[in-house]
Amino acid sequence: MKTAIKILLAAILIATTGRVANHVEAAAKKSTRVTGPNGFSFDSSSGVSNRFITPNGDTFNDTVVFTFENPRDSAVSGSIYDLKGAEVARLTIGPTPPSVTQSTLEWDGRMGGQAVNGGLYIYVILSEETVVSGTLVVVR
Ligand SMILES: [Ca+2]
Repeated sequence: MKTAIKILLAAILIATTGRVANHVEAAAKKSTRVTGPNGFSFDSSSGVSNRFITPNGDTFNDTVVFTFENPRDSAVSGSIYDLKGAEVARLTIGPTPPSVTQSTLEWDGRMGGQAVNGGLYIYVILSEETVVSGTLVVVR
């Protein structure tokens, strides 16, 4: 699975380099739902609370919350990567979701307690054999 993630990250990097703004805008508008055999289902448009994160503690967009369908309460995990492919943070359990069939994961725009540098980051969320990913922008 680690190799698969590296290949995925490389593909995302190639796809985003040089046209970051266009990619982020397109990703925000495009509704793409991925559903796994265990019922895990994530929409990369509506499932992301905000694509721009401003981790300055003013309560506005300080975190990003990923909301997905998880009817069997399967194990779901996720990480944030920088553009060099280095893991920046693990996603943590997010706030209580709107529905009991849903789960959430969250990132506070920080690495080891410190707000990360501004720029483009990649999230990867896994549930069993299903992998979803996309981009986020940290603004400081
Ligand atoms: Ca903020």
